[in-house]
Amino acid sequence: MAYESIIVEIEDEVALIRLNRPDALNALNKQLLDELAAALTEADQNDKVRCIVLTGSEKAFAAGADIKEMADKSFVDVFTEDLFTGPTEAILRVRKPIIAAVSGYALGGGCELAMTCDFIIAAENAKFGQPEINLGVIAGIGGTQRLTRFVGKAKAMDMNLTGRFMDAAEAERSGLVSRVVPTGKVVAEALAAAQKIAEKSQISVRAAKESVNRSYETTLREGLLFERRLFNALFATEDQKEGMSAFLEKREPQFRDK
Ligand code: CO8
Repeated sequence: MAYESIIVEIEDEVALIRLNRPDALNALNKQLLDELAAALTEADQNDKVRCIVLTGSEKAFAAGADIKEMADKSFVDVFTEDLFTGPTEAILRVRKPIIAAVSGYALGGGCELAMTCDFIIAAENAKFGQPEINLGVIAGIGGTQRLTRFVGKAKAMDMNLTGRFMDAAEAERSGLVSRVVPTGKVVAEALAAAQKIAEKSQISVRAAKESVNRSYETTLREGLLFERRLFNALFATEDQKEGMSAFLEKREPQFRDK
């Protein structure tokens, strides 16, 4: 499928999806979100892809939902269209890992989109925020929910009520991002991380992703049981035998996703 608002490249088993509306700081409009959902679904179904990296430009990962597109909508419009729900659900259905490589602004829906990915690697110039309060609304796709689980109530409340931005250092300190790298190196760092993931058994990669995500959906007791059962189940795979034999034989494992 040909895309206009995103660019997709596949190299070394990693799909790199770049948001590409430079004139609007990658503001998320319907076209971009529909294309993103389609590209992610395509990458998930493509056997040659083992990990996905989502990025924007050096100035902006995404400066939020497209305010020009939203401004004149009524309650009935946004309620009926269920704006953003379809694409968000499509992203959450992707079973391969998605790394967000964030440079510059990740605001509003941009911050929420990054949080929908499996983890975030930030450039030193990254700025995260939920400034919807300045527009007379609030976050609508996780900015009051996921952010609170990632950084805790105090910082989530501060960001959602004042609209202030969090820089990369604070985001790392607070647990929103996994690492911070020099601006300009963030995509390379994310691709290197994706490459490492691509080398693992895709069965255990999926199990790990499902299990970590489960911790956000359930109690500790249920989550631990879910994790233990997946751990047990992985002993039915050839890759478990290969991984452990390779360790004992002091060689690199050759995983076959079986
Ligand atoms: N929407 C549309 N256009 C945008 C957006 C946006 N979110 N952000 C920037 N742009 C456009 C600007 O209008 C401008 O275009 P033009 O040149 O045609 O006027 C161009 O991008 C460059 O922007 P600036 O000139 O403003 O660049 P600056 O470097 O001066 O400022 C900022 C950068 C600080 C990022 C500034 O652009 C800004 O504050 N942007 C808006 C940030 C924001 O409020 N984001 C939240 C949007 S609301 C949202 O995301 C809700 C999501 C949940 C929806 C759920 C529905 C169910």
